[in-house]
Amino acid sequence: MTTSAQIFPQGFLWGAATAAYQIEGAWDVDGKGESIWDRFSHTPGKVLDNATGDVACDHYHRFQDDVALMKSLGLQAYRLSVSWPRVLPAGAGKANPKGIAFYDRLIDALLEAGIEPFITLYHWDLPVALQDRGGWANRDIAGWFADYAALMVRALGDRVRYWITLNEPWCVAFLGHHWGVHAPGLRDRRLAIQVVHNTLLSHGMALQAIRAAGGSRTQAGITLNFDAKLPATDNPADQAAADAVLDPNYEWFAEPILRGYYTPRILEDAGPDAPVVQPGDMALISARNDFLGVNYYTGSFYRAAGDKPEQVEMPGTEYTLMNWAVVPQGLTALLKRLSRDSRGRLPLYITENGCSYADEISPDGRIHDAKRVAYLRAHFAAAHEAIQAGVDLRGYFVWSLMDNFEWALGYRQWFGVVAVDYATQKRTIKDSGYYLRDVIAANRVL
Ligand code: IFM
Repeated sequence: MTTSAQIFPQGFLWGAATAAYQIEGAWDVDGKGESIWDRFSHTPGKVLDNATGDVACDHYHRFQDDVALMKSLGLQAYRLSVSWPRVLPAGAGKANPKGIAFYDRLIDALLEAGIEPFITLYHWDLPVALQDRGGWANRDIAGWFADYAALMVRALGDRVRYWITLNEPWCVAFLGHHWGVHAPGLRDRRLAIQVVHNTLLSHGMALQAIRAAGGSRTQAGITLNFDAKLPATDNPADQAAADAVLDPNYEWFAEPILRGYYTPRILEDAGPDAPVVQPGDMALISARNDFLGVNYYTGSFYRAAGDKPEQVEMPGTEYTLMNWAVVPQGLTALLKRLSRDSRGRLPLYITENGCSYADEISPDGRIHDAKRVAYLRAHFAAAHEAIQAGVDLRGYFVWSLMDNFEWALGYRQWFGVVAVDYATQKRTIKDSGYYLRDVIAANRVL
């Protein structure tokens, strides 16, 4: 709910997020290696319209203009990801100086514009050379990933303070290896659950590598995606029903990171597909993070039906173009839960939140995306409510800075606060972009 004076704490960081494969383009330029998303999108039938990220927003060639755009919006922080095969074409071994030079220039441009960079090391574009060696299903990836992390921190750590190891490992494991709708397109539940464990292990090893290569100011964490499972009413039986719903995002990822174990019920659900865990793994996985990145888009509601939870539709619920229910109160609940489960000791950042709607350019040349503005306003207010309740929330990155390649859905989803005309690469700030600019300037919900 929007009330008067929803002011955020001083120093609260406002930003926007993107990911390399979704915006960079330049897929085979300057010595870049092939990624699993290059291979997947070049395989007919895998992506809607057979769209690819070959050009995307051509950010590789236009980053200076894009940084100027960020500055014009008053962004205080920008979350980007590094393309692993751009800097290490074979995934390991010899680095590509031109690839590193690109990120070097980008970071300098951001700093010059007064924008704090947050780097995600893995946002889904694994080098094909490593996929050929088993990719995330091979436990050795933890070492490859840690070496890559160290390389990047050595290259940029003098200027970049915030490092995020992986983005949404749930998607890596299940969308990529169980349902096959994301690269590498495998359909094997057992493999997917082993990937869960291997991504977590990789995170743990990378944390150590980042800290060893970085300075004392270095902050390292991971970004997880969540949805909220809420009770349909205040009735305690409905709350119990919501709590009884298996929550794979939370139980496969947040629980092991925060508490060092997989919940018995998620292991029971995995049955014979439960991951192989070696001695020492869980200690590595639950090592202290400097912060946790939270990606939140949607939630669902449950009521008690006999002794089983039943999902219910709440009357009047709004849905985005992704068919995701708009549930801002789920963000408040999630942030409070994470704060409680980490005993208030883990600073949180919302590293992604936003919505896709089909936009229209109006005759005045503007994009009046009132629904996106309403979505953001409601979620900003929900985040503010969590802070009021004592949650240590430090910043908020809107997904996304600009429209981009939405994975298997190609270019038919629009999450940006800036529109991109892919034919001309013209950027147009939407009303939501101006709204974000004004919120940042006021540091309060408007
Ligand atoms: O576009 C994605 C992003 O890459 C990861 N989080 C969810 C976004 C919207 O689907």
